[in-house]
Amino acid sequence: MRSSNHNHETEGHNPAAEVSLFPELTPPSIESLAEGVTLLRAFCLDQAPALFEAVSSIETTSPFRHMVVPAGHTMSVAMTNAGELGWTTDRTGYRYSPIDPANDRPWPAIPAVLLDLAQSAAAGAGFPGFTPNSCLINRYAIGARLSLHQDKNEQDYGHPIVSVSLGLPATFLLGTLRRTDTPRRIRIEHGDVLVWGGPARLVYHGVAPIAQGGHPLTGPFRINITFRRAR
Ligand code: MD6
Ligand code: FE
Repeated sequence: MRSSNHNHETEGHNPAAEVSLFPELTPPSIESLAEGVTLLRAFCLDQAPALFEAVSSIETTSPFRHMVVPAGHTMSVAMTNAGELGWTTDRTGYRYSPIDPANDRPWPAIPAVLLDLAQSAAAGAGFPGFTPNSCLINRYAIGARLSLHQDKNEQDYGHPIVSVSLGLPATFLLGTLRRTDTPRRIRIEHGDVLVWGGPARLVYHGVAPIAQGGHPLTGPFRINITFRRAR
């Protein structure tokens, strides 16, 4: 079980810590993982059903799809977007686009419950006045992963990124500015929010393959929602 005075960064050392028997009793807490990276544990636990509902409404218009990266392979993570600008990739490159290439229509608007959460989390981590115009939704089935990358398709690195996780837990890989440094392994659970900015904005990071499991809200998936000011 979780308690705020344990170190959660050492992933996998205590099997009993894997599942909280009383998730509703998990206290919110604030942890600084690195300069500019703040983990707000259980920050959105109460709103999780409404957030998941908002994701479901987005995917009725802009469904999850597996995009192709410039190198040619298909991502194991399924993605969709909301907001003025959505992140996409295909053989020709990565970009932000106002149009969903799957249906040639604008991405759905960011639902208020998502926007409010992004703003309050950013403020809680020291970035007041965050006005995201891009919301990327990642859906991980069991075994899906995201290889080490930097987020550098945005125009202004002065804006933070707010990252919300729902459903199955993940091991987040938190690297440094050098790709070759061994990343730290951080366990991220349902309801956790990461706020990422300042000197950490360009550090390498990724997600290890999602372990087998099931979640009462999301079933066999992990959902990660990142909010950005893309330009
Ligand atoms: C994920 N997140 O957690 C993937 N990027 O599924 C990211 O790639 C990410 O969480 C930039 C800032 C925060 C993130
Ligand atoms: Fe990223």
